[in-house]
Amino acid sequence: MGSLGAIVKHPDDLYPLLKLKMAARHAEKQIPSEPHWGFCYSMLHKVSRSFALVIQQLDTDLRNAVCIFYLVLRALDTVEDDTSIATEVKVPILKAFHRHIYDRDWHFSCGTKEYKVLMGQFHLVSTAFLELAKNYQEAIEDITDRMGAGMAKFICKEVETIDDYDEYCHYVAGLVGLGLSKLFHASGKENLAADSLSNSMGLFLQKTNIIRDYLEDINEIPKSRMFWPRQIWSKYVNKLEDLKYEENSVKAVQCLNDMVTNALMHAEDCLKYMSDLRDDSIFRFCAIPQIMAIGTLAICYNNVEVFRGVVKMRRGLTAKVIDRTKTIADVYGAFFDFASMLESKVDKNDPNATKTLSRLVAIQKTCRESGLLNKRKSYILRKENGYGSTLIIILVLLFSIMFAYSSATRHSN
Ligand code: D9A
Repeated sequence: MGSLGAIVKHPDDLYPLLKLKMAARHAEKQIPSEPHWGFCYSMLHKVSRSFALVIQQLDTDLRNAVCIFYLVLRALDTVEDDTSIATEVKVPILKAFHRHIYDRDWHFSCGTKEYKVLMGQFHLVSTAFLELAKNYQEAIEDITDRMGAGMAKFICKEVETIDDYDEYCHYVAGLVGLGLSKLFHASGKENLAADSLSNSMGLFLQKTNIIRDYLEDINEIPKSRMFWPRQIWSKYVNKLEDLKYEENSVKAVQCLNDMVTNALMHAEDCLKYMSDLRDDSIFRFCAIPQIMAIGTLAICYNNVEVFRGVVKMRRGLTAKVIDRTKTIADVYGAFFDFASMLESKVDKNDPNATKTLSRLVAIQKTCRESGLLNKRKSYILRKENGYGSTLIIILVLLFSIMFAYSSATRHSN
């Protein structure tokens, strides 16, 4: 849908969208002038627009450490992902990557598009890394070491069991949670979180991505990437790719719902992790991706479109999440809303209906027991105010006319 169409349909997205646009502009103006830091932040903007915005919340020191951590992980990912590198070459690079980050002369060309630039200019990331405080460097090194070893282990191993799935997700995402918890602790702003809770923060995000990206991963050229565990999909089809064929729609959706139910298992750990955070900026940085994840699960659940194309939260809803996530009450509210939306989508005939419903009830119970519900605006369940919408549509039209007029006059000068 075109952006104007989306706004007419969801007029109250407009204000958060405009606010997000302004924030993005502001963030891009803030890119540091030293060449290595300038490179790192503009790279961050290129590889992940929304992450680059969310990271702006953090104080300079911690923000720099998180920025470098993110780019180091992306570089490691680029090596793992590049199917044109032979296994004998790839495995040693993954295993030694934690040493390469200290070496300004180390260099390895791979990846495509912006990732190729990241790899080509990796010495600039190393230079910035070497300027971080020692405790930040050590946290990043430790996680890079463990993640590289874990990725190497999975190069020749498929995700068969649910335990394999949890182990793989631990390496590529759970460790990110552990690493960030270490960085937060090193900044002096937070207590050190329990590893199992930090791990769940990563697993919840990663499993959501794996569910949402089914089609993109299976259609990957030259070779499909398969992250859905055989132990789950084999209950429904003979081959993972069979899920995308129309004749298997019923089985495919049941399998999808099984995967979503598995991911929901981590939601309560995530709520616990977030409720323990004390610093407002760290809190927002952690909470925004988590709300997006449960929102994404809610729109993917029971939705055959996951096997046909991209299912994503609309930009306006993302903007709303970024705008409205301020306190833990907002997080409980959002989790409660999305759990209710999921509950309303559960079909009694789904083979996992009972299990799914019991997970959802547990999430809702945790949110209710916080005693913080009903103190916020809802994202989805609120009836839109007719007058507000009409007023906003009129404003959009007015702004469009003014914008068109001002750019026309600017060009004629
Ligand atoms: C994160 Cl340093 C990620 N991953 C994310 C983004 O959030 C987590 C990668 C590197 C870092 C951080 C994240 C944020 C805050 C707290 C966290 C945390 O833990 C305490 O990680 C667990 O997805 C990637 C992994 C899931 C593999 C960890 C959020 C992000 N979102 C994408 C949106 C999308 O659709 O993928 O990157 C984006 O902004 O482009």
